[in-house]
Amino acid sequence: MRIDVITIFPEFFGVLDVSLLGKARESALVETQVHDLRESATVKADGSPDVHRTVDDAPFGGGAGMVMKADVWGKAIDRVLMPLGVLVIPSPAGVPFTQSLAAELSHAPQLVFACGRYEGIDARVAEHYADQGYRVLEVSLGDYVLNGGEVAAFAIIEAVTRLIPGFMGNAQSIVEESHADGLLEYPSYTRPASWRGIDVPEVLLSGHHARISEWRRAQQLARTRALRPDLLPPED
Ligand code: 6GU
Repeated sequence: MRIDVITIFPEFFGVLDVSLLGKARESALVETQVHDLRESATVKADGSPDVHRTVDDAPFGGGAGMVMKADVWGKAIDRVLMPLGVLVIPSPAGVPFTQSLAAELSHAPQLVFACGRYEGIDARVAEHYADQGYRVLEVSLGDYVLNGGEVAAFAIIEAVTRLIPGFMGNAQSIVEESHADGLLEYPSYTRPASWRGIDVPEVLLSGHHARISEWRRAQQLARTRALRPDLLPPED
């Protein structure tokens, strides 16, 4: 998979070099390239040089904050977006990012992340690339507001790349983890069997695999009912 990130904070993505994602890049499963949006802001819309490399302007219709310029974003995206690439625009006004969306995106040949400030990118950018036949996704991490799309883009990159076949050491741990089956994960324990007066549940020491599976399923349901009832199918 090829991943391109366009941002006014390219230094932020130094974090891509560490951890498992760094290993995936070394093994060439994932190739990431980070681009400074301001390199597409050296010429104004009228063709004259922009020494200030302006990326935003006041919103038409008035209101607080600034909006990122369509001409600057269009240039930056045109430089990197490939024919089968998916344009991902992190935004608190987007569709919720979920495990199933992550799984879908793990099959894309290219993801291009357009990281804007939270007031947003001129809406014609998403419209234009959708009109051109590209898959364009405005994606939100949840119902709260971040200053910009960078943290969200990194979260999405991590969730997507770990699903690429060959990325994780243990494929079974992906099958069993939280959200893979729509429920929260069961609690896990390791040695010692007793710690600060708290004992590991007896059944896990029994070696009885059927009873262990049953217990884990019951824990998943209890935990989901207590913490995330919205994930359960409606009761009738
Ligand atoms: Cl994707 N972007 C921003 N700016 N804020 C968010 C978000 C994204 N998801 C939740 N809050």
